[in-house]
Amino acid sequence: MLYKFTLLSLIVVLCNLHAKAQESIIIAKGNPVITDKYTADPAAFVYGDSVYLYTGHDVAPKSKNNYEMHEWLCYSSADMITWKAHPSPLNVKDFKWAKDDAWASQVVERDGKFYWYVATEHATIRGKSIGVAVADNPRGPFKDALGKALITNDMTTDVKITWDDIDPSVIIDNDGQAYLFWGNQKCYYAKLKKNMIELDGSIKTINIPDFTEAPWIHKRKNWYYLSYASGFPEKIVYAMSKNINGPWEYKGILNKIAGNSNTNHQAIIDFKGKSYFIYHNGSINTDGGSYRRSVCIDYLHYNNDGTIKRIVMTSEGVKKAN
Ligand code: FUB
Repeated sequence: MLYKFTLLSLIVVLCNLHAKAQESIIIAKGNPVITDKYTADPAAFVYGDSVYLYTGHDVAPKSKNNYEMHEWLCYSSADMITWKAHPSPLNVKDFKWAKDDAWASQVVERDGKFYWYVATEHATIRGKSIGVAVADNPRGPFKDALGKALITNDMTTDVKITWDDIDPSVIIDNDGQAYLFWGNQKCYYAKLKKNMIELDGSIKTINIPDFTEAPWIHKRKNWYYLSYASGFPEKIVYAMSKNINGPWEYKGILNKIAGNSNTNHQAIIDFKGKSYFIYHNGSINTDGGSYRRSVCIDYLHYNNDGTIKRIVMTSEGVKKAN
C-alpha cells in the first residue's frame, strides 16, 4: 500500500517537473507581446496575483489564405511584461465530437473550477459549435466537461451560415447567474446553469448594429459592456446597458481597423488598478497577417460617465504593472 502511494507521488512529482520544464519565459518588448508563435483571439482573466491569457494558435503557412488552428495556448503574468508560456492545455482532439479549428475561446472560474468555452468545427453536426472543457487549475490540464457540444449550429437558425456559433464569452453576474454570449452575424446569449455546462432556458438574440463576431461581455460599476467586432475588415465597437437583457445602447468605435489583419478580436480586463484592451493584429512583419496573427496589449480608459475612450494601438505596448 505504502509502496503504491509512494509510486503515485513520484509520478505526480515527475509530471509536474515535466510541465515546468516545458514552460518558457517571454519578456514582452512592446506589441506584439508574443513573437515566437502566432497567437490569435485572446481571452484573459485575473486569478490570484496573475493575468491568465488564453489564445488560439495560428499555424497556417504563408501560402494559405485561411485559418489553420488546432490547439489553444495559455500564458500567465504577474506584471503584464514577463509572461510564462505554459504547455498547451487544450487541443481540438480533446473533444472527441470535434473535427478541427481551435477558434476563439474564453476561460472563467467558478467555485475553484476553470471552464474553458471554445468554438470548433463539429465532426457530425454541420458547422461550428461551442464546447466546454474543465480543469482544477487555470493552466490545465483541461478535459471535455460534457462529452458533447454545448451549442451546435442546428440550435440557432436565425442566420443561414454554418459559422454563426462561434466566439463564446461568459460572465458570472454579481447574483451568481452566468451568461454565455456568442455569435457571428447574429449575437446570441443564454443563461448557464450553476454547473456551467448546461443552458438554463432559451437562446435569445441581441439587437445591436453591424455585428460581425467576437462579443466580449464585461461589467463595471453597474454598467454592462458588450464589445464586438463590426464590419469586415473588423473594427471593435461597443454598446452599454444597465441590464444584461438590454436594451443595449450603441456607443460607437472602440478600436479602429488594425490594417494588417481582417480581424481584431478583443478581451477587456482590469488588473492591478489599470484597464487593458487585449487584441490581435497581423503586425509581425515577416509573415504576419490575417491568418498569422499576434496578440497585443494596450491600455483602456473609461470616461467619468462610464463610456470608454477610443483605444490607442501602440507598438510600445503597456508598462510593467505593480
Ligand atoms: O480565429 C478564427 C476566427 O477569427 C475567430 O473565431 C474570430 O473571432 C476571428 O478572430
